[in-house]
Amino acid sequence: MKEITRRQFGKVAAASAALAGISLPEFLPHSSFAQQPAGSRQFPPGFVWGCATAAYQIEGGVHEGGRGASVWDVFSHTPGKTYNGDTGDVADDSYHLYKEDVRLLKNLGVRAYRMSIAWPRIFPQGTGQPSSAGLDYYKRVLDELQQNGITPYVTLFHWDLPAALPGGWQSRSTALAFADYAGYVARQLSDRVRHFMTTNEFACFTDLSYQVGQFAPGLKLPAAEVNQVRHHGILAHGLAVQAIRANAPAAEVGLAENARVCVPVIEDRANVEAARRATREENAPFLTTLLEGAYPETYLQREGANAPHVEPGDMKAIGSPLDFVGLNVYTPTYVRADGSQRGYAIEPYPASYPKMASPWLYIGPECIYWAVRNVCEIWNPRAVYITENGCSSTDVVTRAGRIEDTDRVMYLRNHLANLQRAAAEGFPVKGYFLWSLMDNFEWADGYSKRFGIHYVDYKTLKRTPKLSAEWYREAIARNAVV
Ligand code: GCO
Repeated sequence: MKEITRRQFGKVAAASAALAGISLPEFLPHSSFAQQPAGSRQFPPGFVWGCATAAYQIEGGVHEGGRGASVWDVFSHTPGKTYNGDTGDVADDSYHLYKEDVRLLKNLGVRAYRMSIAWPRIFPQGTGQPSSAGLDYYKRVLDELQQNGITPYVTLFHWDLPAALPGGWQSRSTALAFADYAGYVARQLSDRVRHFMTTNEFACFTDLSYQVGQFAPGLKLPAAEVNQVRHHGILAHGLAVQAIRANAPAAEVGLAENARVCVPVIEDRANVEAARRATREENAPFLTTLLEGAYPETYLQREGANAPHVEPGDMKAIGSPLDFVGLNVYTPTYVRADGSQRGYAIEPYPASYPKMASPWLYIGPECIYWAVRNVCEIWNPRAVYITENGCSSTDVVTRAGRIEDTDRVMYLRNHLANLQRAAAEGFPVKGYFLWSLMDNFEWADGYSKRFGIHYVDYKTLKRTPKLSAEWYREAIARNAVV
């Protein structure tokens, strides 16, 4: 199971014919921040610094407040599905310790927190009768954030699909149920939340979950069915955008997507152009489709009879305009111009390529710059946030009780330097959410991989700031790369 890397399955499109007749806009600087002095390490004024988490990964309390089961409860309790049989039953127990977690945020000086709402806490059966206890829990968390001057950025779906929904994402009705849930939450929380993200990382809850079987519900379906699952995922996103707008007209709406980040091997015109083409092509069934409101022709041709069945109105919903695009950025895909009809080739990683503690986490800090630049040059979104960036490290607690994660500091510093480049060049990058506030349940890897800047002792649930937390606090205080 562990040989299967996330990066490979984030690979959303395979080899294909060249894009016919696509003209890519030339880059234009977006703001006067581009005028700042050369060599500055500052971020633009008002840049949003935050941390990110997700409900199933931190909350625990799986039976509290009438919460229904999610597919991740079922999956993690199935022998052999997660490392060591780990589950999210307790996780960081943020369900009970959320005030302490808000204190951690406050101590860092972050002004924003990306958190997710567990659908089965709000609708235990996925649809039907909402649970007021579930909603009240999130109201308490949001009030605590507000009292501490921290703005919530709320993800509505971070993979904890209610287990009671028949057929899961194989069923079109799940997309409709998601829109109902999104509209309900937006209406109930519009006084407390101004920024919503619909879904987190399509490839993980479609391909990895229904094709590879590595994530819940752990199925291995044929291509046509996987494409239909993907379609239901992006349809759910689009319908949810409409539902949020109808119920919370003042809210800003976006999503959090782990688009494949195509980095030119050499920064010259031909390779830069190749990376841009590759970005559009490699993200065909997800980001490309929802930002263009249509499946790319190359994708439809490639999939042929396996292409998704689309109903009237679907593409209009899927292409609903967004206020921002959130990008979860971890690892690069190196691309070069190869003179082929498609216009690019993907470079393999040599065996010596450096990685962090997760086997898929190849280190390439410039990928954060290219993530922003490619997306802005191709689709010109109003705003971009880095909704996740961070890394796993083999943290150890010293005898003095310190966690000196210099490798994480190295990873973060280099990514921020590249993000600062994107901001300085005028791309509309508005904020950065570090993954993660604290160590947590890392899906199929259970508790074996630590991504936090706070160390969690899973026996006592004690949180301890790592060196990286001290470093992040300094970066935030100076609004700069440090
Ligand atoms: C994802 C999720 C997070 C992960 C993080 C590290 O990208 O998989 O959004 O839940 O924990 O990315 O793998």
